[in-house]
Amino acid sequence: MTGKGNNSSSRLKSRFRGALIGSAVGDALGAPVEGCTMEEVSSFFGGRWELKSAHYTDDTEMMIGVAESLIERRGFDAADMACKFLRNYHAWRHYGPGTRAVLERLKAGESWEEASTKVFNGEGSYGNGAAMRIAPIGLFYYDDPDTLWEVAYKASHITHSHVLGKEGAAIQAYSVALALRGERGGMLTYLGARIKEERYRDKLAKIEQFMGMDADPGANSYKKALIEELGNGEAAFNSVPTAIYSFLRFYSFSDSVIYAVSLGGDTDTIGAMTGAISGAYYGEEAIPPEWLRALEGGMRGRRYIEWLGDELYRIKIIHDSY
Ligand code: R7I
Ligand code: MG
Ligand code: MG
Repeated sequence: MTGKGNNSSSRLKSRFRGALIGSAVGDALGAPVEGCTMEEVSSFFGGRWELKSAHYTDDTEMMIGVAESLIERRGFDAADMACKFLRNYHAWRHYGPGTRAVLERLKAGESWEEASTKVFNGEGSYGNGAAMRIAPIGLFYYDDPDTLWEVAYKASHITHSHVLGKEGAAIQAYSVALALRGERGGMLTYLGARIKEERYRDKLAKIEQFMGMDADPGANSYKKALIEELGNGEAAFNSVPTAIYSFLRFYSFSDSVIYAVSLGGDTDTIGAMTGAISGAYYGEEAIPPEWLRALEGGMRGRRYIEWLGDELYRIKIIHDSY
């Protein structure tokens, strides 16, 4: 373990929680401005980066399903995870059209192997809907990158059968795992050793270029160039690399997540993915308490998400050590 991390069990537990709750908080921060331009985001928040809405969206609702399934099945079970997605679905959380169509097919009785392959003219989705929910898999398989990569692909397939949707989710899951292990400086090298798809190899090179630039990342011209090169959209390859960059470029949970949201575009999702990586790295204590307090409560709110993090930790770390 390197970087800011240490091995103590309470730190690790906090990082499990941090990844899940960090993702939910990033989602909720970005939700009211999803689809807005950088300028619109800036005028909406007016320099006060608060959770204007308590509610999380589909990103977190699906992440909850991934965590629930891993916990209940003590590992990956595609059919069960598909059931959890269906059971948890609420249209008002604003799902992507491809995922909605797949869930309809599942509800109508189509198998989880088939349903996702029918959308987008049979090409399957490369949207970021698989990556946005993948954090629990990054936690559960953090010490086994081969299995992590394989399971991330399989878990993506339930809704996203396009290879670029799956690879994006695997990259996001591995980033969460590396962050949990305290790997910051080596993150891009580790990712580079696994990424197969050219589209993502190009993006990785661009992240490195931006990291090496001696310029103010907050300047509008810089942000515009970043959006142009890395992207801020709903395709996995236009959002996962932006989340990784947002984590790496800054040195606190809030700076990274605020930056991700400030870029506009798919703000809830890039916020959620940045929040998952940053939360896994810094732990729950690093999340601004006012953001935690503002996040929705209730049966499936903040406390429940924290409990899911605790359960994943208990099964993975405590149970494994017996
Ligand atoms: O990936 P998905 O679940 O969407 C997630 C997004 C996040 O921003 C959430 O916050 C929520 O708002 O939705 O849903 P999909 O519809 O599968 O993918 C998202 C978008 O990516 C699609 O609506 C398309 O615009 C685009 N897309 C594709 N376009 C053409 N061909 C994804 N796959 C394809 C494709 O194969
Ligand atoms: Mg959303
Ligand atoms: Mg979104």
